[in-house]
Amino acid sequence: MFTVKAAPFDYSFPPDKVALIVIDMQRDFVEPGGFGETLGNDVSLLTPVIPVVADLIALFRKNNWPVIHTRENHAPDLSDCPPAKRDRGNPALRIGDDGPMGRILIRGEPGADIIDALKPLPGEYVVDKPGKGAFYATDLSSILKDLDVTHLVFAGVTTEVCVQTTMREANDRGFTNLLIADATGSYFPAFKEATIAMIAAQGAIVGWVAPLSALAEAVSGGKSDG
Ligand code: C5J
Repeated sequence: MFTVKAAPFDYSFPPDKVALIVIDMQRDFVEPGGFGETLGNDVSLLTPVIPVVADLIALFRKNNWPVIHTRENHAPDLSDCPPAKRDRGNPALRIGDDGPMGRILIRGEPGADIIDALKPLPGEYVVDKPGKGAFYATDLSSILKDLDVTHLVFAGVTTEVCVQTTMREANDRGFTNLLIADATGSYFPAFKEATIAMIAAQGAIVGWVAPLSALAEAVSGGKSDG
């Protein structure tokens, strides 16, 4: 077991039962002209997490632990996009509309792809998801069953939407979750802080939270208890 100094208390995981889930590090959320910006957000607020997510992915790759990337996107004919999602609010461009990075949030378009700095390697899993949660209408459950993992480490954007939703889905399915605090970001810093507090509250009701440095220290042997 490795033991990570985390909130609300130490998080222990068996190294042969852990996987990383990197949520929606897509151009549509992180770069100007995509879905995030059409909703009126300042996407530059997400930039600081990119190098931390890269280091976290590198840690998993170095240990040959599974890495799963997710992408929020929809079929070109929008058959998996409920009108209630597309019609919501008053964005500059709606899902499926033409934007500077292709059609907004549509599978196969440049904007829906993962940013260059975090490109999946061959052999890593990429889960396309029509919802905020990565378990809904995807094969994530069967991927995790095949991998025989029990512990999930989370990163990505945005903390209070797709990251939190997926962590709650995972928690209800019996996984033991750790969120890497500096590897997740929000357009609303206060929402990120509130989400972190909610996850760890009530004795880790959804999961644990730690910085990447704490995970790295545990893995390098500093906190390993065999
Ligand atoms: C949102 C996401 N915020 N990936 N998606 O719509 O969090």
